[in-house]
Amino acid sequence: MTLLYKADPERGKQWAQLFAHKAPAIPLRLWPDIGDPAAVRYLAAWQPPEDLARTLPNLEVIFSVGAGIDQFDLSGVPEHIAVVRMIEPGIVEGMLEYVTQAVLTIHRDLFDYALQQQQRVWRELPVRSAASRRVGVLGLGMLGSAVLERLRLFGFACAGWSRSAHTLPGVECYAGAASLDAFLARTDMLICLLPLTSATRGFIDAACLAKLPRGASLINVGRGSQLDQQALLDALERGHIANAILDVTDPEPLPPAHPFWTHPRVRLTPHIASATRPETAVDVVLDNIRRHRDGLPMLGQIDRARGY
Ligand code: NDP
Ligand code: OXD
Repeated sequence: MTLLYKADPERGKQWAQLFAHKAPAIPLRLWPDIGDPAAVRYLAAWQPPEDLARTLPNLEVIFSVGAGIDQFDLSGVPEHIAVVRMIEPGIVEGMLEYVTQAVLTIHRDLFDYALQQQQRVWRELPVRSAASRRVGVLGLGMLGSAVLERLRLFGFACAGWSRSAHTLPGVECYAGAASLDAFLARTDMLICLLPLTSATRGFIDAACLAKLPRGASLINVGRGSQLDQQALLDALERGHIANAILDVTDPEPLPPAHPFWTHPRVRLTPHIASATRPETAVDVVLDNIRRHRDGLPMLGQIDRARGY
C-alpha cells in the first residue's frame, strides 16, 4: 500500500519525514524512485506520470498536491481512480494573506502612491472607508468563503458569486448565471477564486469587465486562462479598470515582451498566492487514506462531470 509522491522534490523530503513519523506502516516513495509499481495504490502529485494506467497498474487514488486539479488531463485517468483535491488549512492561510494584502493595496491607493513616488510627489489622497468599497469574490468554495469571512472583519461590503446557492454571514450571496450581472454591477474589487473548468475558461472577458463599475479593480488568484488578458489591457487603457493584481497568467511565465510586465497599473506575482503546507497536508492525506480503506467518502473528491 505505497504512496508515491511526484511534485516538488524539496517538499517531497518533508512529506517523507512526516509519513515516517506519523504513518510508518505506509511506505512513501519519491518520484522517480517508484520501487515496485504494482505496490503503488496512492499518488500525491501536481502532474501524474504519463501513461498512468500502465505505469501504476494498481493505482486507486490520486491526491492533487494543490487545491486545483485542472493540471490533470482527466481523460488519461481511468474512471475507477478517484481524484481528490487538497483541502487543508495551510493553503487557506496563505490565500487569506495574499488576498488581504491585495485588497488593502488597492483600498489604500498604493498603486497611486507608487506612481507618485516615482515622480517624487508627496500628496495625500482622500482615505475612503472600507465600508464604501464593494468586494466581490467569484467562487464560494474553500478559499472564496474563507477570504470573504476575513475581509468582512475589515468592514468591506462583501459579496460572492457561485454556481449553487450559499449563505454566508454578512455576505451578499449571488448564485447562477441569472444573478451574475447584478453581482458584477455592485463590485468595485473583483477577486477570482473559481476553479478552471470548461465553464470558467475565459470567464473574465471584455463583457464581464464592462459590467463592473468604472474604476473597478481585478485580483486574479484563480487560473491565468480564466482571464482574457487583452481584454484587461484594453479596459486598463480606457480607464474602465483601474488596477489589476495577477498571481496567475497564461502562459506562466508571460513572454518577456508582454505588456503586463511593465504596466504601471498591473502587479504580477509568480503563482505564489498560496501553496499546500506539508505539515498540514500530510494529516489530510492520511485521514483520506484511512477513509478510503474504510469505504468512507474522502474529503475533496472531485466530481469529474463538473470538473472540480
Ligand atoms: P472549491 O472547489 O472549494 O470552490 C469552487 C467554487 O467555485 C465553488 O463555490 C463553486 O460553486 C464555484 N464554481 C465553480 N464553477 C463555477 C461556475 N461555472 N460558475 C459559478 N461558480 C462556479 O475551490 P477552492 O476554493 O479550493 O479553490 C478555487 C481555485 O483557486 C482552485 O481551483 C485553484 O484554481 C485556485 N487556487 C490558486 C492558488 C494560487 O496560488 N494562485 C492556490 C490555491 C488555489 P459551488 O459552490 O456552487 O459548487
Ligand atoms: C493550487 C495552486 O491549485 O497552487 O493549489 O494553484
